[in-house]
Amino acid sequence: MLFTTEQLDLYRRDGYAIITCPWLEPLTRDCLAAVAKVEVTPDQRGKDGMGNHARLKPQMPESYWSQLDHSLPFLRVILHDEIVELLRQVNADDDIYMRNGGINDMAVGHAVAWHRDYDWDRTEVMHYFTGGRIANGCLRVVPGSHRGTRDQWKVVIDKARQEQGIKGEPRSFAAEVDAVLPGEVSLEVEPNQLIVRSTAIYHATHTNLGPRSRMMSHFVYREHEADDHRFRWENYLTPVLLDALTPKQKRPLWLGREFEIAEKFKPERAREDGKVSWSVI
Ligand SMILES: O=C(O)CCC(=O)C(=O)O
Repeated sequence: MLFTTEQLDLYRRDGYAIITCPWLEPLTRDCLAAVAKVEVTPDQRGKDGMGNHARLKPQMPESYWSQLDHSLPFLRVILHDEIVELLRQVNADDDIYMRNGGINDMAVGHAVAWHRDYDWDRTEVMHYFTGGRIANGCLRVVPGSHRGTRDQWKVVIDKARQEQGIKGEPRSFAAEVDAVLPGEVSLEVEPNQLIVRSTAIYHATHTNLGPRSRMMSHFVYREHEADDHRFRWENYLTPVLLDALTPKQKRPLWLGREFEIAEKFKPERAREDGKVSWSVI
């Protein structure tokens, strides 16, 4: 699955694209079946320190990671041949590294406020596998906002907040609603569609009005020269899971290869290595 030149131009212009993937349907069913196997009630879950676990239990208190993020059903999407091919094209790099995935399990009543992930333009893929509609908290973006400085966009966002009576900066993954921005669009998607977007685009979500938490698996790859590597996957994926992957799927995991973990991820590694892992569900 490659972008045509026209699609690539549109992606670069708008900062996002939505792609429909027929091969996602059975894989999405497996993701949903995995959720049904492990989901818990809030009292069984404990504290949701990172704000991204409504039904999924963090593997450690205050950890970003649940049992599912890089479990087999999700890795089968993240490492799908078609995805890897597309991301090699977008990164213009044949040797990309799968930095991480992650599931945002957004509670009923919660929303995400306007933000940009990074100032640099890399690619993130988002799979709203429980469906993304305005009513359950789908993504909102401002097309083209991956360009321009943070200061420029701060002026636009502050003005809209002020005009709409929103005081300060709403918190993300909380029951706080952010302003409507000029030119914003809502990206409603089916579970067999993916949003491919720039990490620099301004994005937020609508409020999840329920009836259940809204789940989205998102993932990023990095070009091989980036100083932004997070996991040595052989330390986090069980042998049984690794056995279930094809050689092609394993290639972006850089198993057994020597490379530096980025400085910013070293505290996470020290805290979680040996305590967090993913397997077949
Ligand atoms: O959970 C969502 O829909 C939004 C996630 C988000 O804001 C992000 O990936 O930076």
